[in-house]
Amino acid sequence: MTIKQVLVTGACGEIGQALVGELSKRGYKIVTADFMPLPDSIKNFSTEHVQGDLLYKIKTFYDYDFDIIFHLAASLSSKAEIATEEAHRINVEGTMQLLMMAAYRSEKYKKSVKFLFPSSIAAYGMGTIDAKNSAGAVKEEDWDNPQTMYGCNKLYCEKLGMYYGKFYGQKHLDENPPHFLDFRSIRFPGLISAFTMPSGGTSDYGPEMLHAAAQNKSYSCFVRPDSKIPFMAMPDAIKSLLMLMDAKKENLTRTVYNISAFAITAEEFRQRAIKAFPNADIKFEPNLRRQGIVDSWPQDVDDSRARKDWNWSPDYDVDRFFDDYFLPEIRKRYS
Ligand code: AKB
Repeated sequence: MTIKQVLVTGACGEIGQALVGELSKRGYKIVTADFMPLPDSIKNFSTEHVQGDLLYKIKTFYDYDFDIIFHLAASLSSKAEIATEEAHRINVEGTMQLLMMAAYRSEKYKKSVKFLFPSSIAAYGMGTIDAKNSAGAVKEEDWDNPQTMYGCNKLYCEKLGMYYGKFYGQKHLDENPPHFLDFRSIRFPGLISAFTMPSGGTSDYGPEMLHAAAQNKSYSCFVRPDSKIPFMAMPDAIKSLLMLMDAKKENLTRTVYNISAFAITAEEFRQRAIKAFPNADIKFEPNLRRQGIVDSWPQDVDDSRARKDWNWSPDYDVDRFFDDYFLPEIRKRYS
């Protein structure tokens, strides 16, 4: 059996670090890319690390025989709202270049490269707080009017992926249609890891609050107590990427899927933190700009398509997240 070759961009980010660890267990040959050097925790799992600006490194990748690409590199929502043009360059141009490379190789070597793309709940834009409060769990095709640069970038790249995967050059109309790349995407909720800290995102208040409480540090939460969005444990996020990667193409009825695990408010995070760490000192000091971003995201998402098409279900609901994953791991980490 030939060993599969995988590219992971954004390998130093939170998803990247957790994913590279899991991929290595499958014996894949892993090429990593990031503008940072690889952290020690995953150094041994990468056969080669390409360090630098992805847009300048793309040419290098045309020579590799990748079976699967996980394109995780991105500028997240809060950062992207401050450096908008730079975010567009990273999020859109970087993705487009990588899609073009994967499309070229799929066609030339008649082997569909699998392209896994993490999209986000930021692809939604709820319009008003009343709409957010009354919408319930939203479906993939609803409320697709993002109100952030990051959300616009993600939604557009979902469409680009669909285009390169199905219609590129309208060659699907030919008598001998080419091999297209195999694009698959998940709209992730806020993710929480016990091992790494997020940066640049807006769902960061959840993990920041919990990590601060576990270290006896005071924390000012940048959104209102009633702010509610969906969250997920990092192991479930990794599980979902691997499940979608493994899913049979004929079972997939769409290219972009919601997934969900639990949806709680910032106040519920505070209550859970205080229960676990009674000295936790958490106050609320909403930042208007970041509050606006969270207010534009749905309270919850409907993941019935993922459940039906590729059997998705999370291992961690809110109780299991705290009791079986986050608290035991975080206590070991900071004890
Ligand atoms: C962010 O907050 O920007 C990300 C996301 C929800 O995509 N964590």
